[in-house]
Amino acid sequence: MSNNKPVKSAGTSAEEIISWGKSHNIETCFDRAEKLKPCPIGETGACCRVCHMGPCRLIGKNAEEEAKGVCGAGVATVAARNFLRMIAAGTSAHSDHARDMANTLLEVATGETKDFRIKDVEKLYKVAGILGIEFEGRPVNDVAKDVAESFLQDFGRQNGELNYCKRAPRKTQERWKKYGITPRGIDREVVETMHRTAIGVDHEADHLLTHGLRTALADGWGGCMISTDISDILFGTPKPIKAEASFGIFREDEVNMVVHGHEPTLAEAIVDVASKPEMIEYAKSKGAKGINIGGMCCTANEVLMRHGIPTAGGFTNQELGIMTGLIDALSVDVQCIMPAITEVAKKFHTKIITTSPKAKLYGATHIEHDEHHPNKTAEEILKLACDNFPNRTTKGSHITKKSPLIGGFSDEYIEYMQGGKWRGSYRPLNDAIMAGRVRGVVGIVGCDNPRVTATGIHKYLVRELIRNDVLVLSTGCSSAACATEGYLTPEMALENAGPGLREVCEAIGIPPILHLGSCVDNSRILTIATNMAAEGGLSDEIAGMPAVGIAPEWMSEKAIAIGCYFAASGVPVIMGGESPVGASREVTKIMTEVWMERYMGALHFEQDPEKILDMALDYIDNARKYLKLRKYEPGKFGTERVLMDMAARREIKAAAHAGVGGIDESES
Ligand code: SF4
Ligand code: MSK
Repeated sequence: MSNNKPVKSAGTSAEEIISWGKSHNIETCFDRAEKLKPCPIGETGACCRVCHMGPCRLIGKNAEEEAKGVCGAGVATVAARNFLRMIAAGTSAHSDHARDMANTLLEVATGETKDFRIKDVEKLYKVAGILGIEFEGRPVNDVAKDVAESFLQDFGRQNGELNYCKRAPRKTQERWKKYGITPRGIDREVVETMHRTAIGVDHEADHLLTHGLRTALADGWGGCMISTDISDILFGTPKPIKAEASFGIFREDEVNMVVHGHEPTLAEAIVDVASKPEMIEYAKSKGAKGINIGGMCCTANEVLMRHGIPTAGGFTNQELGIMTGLIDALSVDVQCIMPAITEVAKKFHTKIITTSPKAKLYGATHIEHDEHHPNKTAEEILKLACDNFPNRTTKGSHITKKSPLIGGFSDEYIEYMQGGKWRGSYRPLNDAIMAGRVRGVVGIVGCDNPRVTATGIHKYLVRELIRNDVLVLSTGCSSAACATEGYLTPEMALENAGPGLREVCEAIGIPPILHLGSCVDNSRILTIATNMAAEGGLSDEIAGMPAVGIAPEWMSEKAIAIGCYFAASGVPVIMGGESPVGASREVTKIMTEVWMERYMGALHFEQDPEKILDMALDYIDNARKYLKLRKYEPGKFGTERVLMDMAARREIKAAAHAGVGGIDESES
């Protein structure tokens, strides 16, 4: 597959809207990406602007050896410092989200917020157990209060280590200790990154990058994991659920209300309030038949995973969604919201509503999320959407295509589906990998990007990986890219997966690409890898597993933080696009060779999708060799324990009904 852009988006409906926009003179990120080429100096990390003697551009034939900034900093220092600041920004984004979630949990526990309640008590107890908080015989809200306060300590902790470091395999923790990257407090690591990268502080690339990994681990095992767990506690741990994706999710005869951004809190209230009879009546009074909630980006993933709310797609679909002319109101919270959406909205009737005290947009209406009364805020937003319905015109690129999907694969459900509530384990997956039915596991995550044929590299890679018997775990806009193309269905396995993976998917009844949720839910992949290590038969730590992470179209600094926490946890990671440290061979070598020696993880940047695929398969095959597993050969499998087929599951269920344990189909 070539990375030359034949079309702007690999989504057929997206491409249709882009053409419609062109003929109506509406500019999008695709046009701007064409007009505005990246600065080659900044793109490769060679521009330093951390002090006002600069900016210093370290360029020239022998820049790495000779170029110096006014202070004397060389290319390696500058590239590493720039990279660290990306990690800090990404970590801050996920972790500030986590802080808000912890505060919401505290407010629910203390009764300050009454619109939410603890939905998943079992998950609360599981988390309390990990945190060492007594839960048996105590009121649920008391336990929740202790859990929230314990998480809040992770932000300001000055010494020791994050609560969740202990969730990692013991050997993984030992590696972190050996190389001094065990994170202490989330805020502390971020502040130290900003300090070290200021003018005149830390200048050795390896020393800088080591702290970068500590900061990234505070993101993965802190911010992201805390966000995921509190969302599950408050709103329910996901289990498989049907939904739909692409622009055809918008309805001509209903109020279309879209939630966009990353946080689940207000979106949950909007979903809840939209189903209330009085709100539906209100919509009807405006001439609509009802209210249709849709999502974009990761707020979409949050409500899709728990309620089956349909998604219009990922990052590059946000302007295009408005161009359908069918969105009556689009509420945004934080992260990945293009400021351009208000410009596009001006050409239609769509109201853009900002809701976070942290994020405003020129040209938007601000209705601030009242954290103590989320339903009141939701009602105000929904009424505004309903009031706007009569203003809809026929203008827009009306698309009817939508694809079915199955989402909702939490790590808890993945464990359950491999044996049921009482026998849930990772044994069948580990066995399938050992026998060569499943060659390995790849997490494909991160953004879609208008600098390439948007969503195209995601689609190419998932197709090729499952054809090669690789189980794909997906999150964020990668999931959205797959969803809009109809890839997140069990049928995908029948039609496209290699023989071994197909057999496994059929036996368990799952798609070959498992949608794990939003960007913060990449923490679920860490948990899955940890569970695989604990199960035995493969590696006894995350490092050395036949597993790879790929973010082929990343654009956000958050993706850099994610890539680094996977690398530090022992997973080789391949990111697409030009390397942001490409100006420095020294920094590149540290991230690929030195990190591989220390952590058995690495961070590569590779633009060619075919090379990304080859690298991923090579890593998997080398890990198989390292673990002394049988050589992967398509269609040839070794002996393994028997997978749970439907007959076996029925047998266990019958036993459960007879009172001897087994699957309870009503629970997950
Ligand atoms: Fe230039 Fe050094 Fe200042 Fe960076 S810190 S802008 S390299 S003088
Ligand atoms: S939304 S960070 S564009 S994945 Fe999580 Fe998508 Fe990337 Fe934002």
